[in-house]
Amino acid sequence: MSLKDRLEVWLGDITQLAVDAIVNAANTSLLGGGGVDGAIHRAAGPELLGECRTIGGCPTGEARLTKGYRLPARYVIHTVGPVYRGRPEDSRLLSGCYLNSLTVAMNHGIRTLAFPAISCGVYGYPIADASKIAVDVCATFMQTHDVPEKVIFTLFSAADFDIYTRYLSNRSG
Ligand code: AR6
Repeated sequence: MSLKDRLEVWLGDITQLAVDAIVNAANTSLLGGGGVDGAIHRAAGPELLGECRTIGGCPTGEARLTKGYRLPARYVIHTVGPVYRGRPEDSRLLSGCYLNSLTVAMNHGIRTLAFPAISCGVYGYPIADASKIAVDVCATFMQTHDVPEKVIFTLFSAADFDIYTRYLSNRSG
């Protein structure tokens, strides 16, 4: 499968995806919140919070794996994006979210992985900049690794979906 076929963009609710793992845009406590985090915890049920409590939090830029419980996805990879402040640090931390989530996925044999637009809601990261980081980090990783086989960028608005679609189709390679 070519790299282009391994990277997909989808418009919708990430909690509905029957993939091996979905990524959660969490906070450092891993104890739930609003946005996509709240939606994932609601759909997975209280057992997810129970497992998250045993983890003891997650630093910004890192990633932690749990089961998916009542979700159609088998696993959830929780990562913590940076709060956007326009510093070089922000892009390094956001790249870390994607790279560390991909590494956790690879280490657990996760073949299909769906990402939301990490940090692009409450945390205020501009979607145009964040989409380039998301796509570039995933494409670079997948060029040298067979697992995950497929990454699905899941966007929650038509405007965000268009930004990703345009960047992916104009990107060479
Ligand atoms: N499916 C897919 N994408 C979604 C969904 C959904 N069900 N719901 C929202 N989005 P955000 P952040 C999009 O705010 O910026 C939480 O309280 C949304 O439109 O969820 O990383 C955490 O606990 C946006 O594009 O995450 C943290 O405290 C993207 O998901 C904080 O928010 C991310 O928006 C993390 O903020």
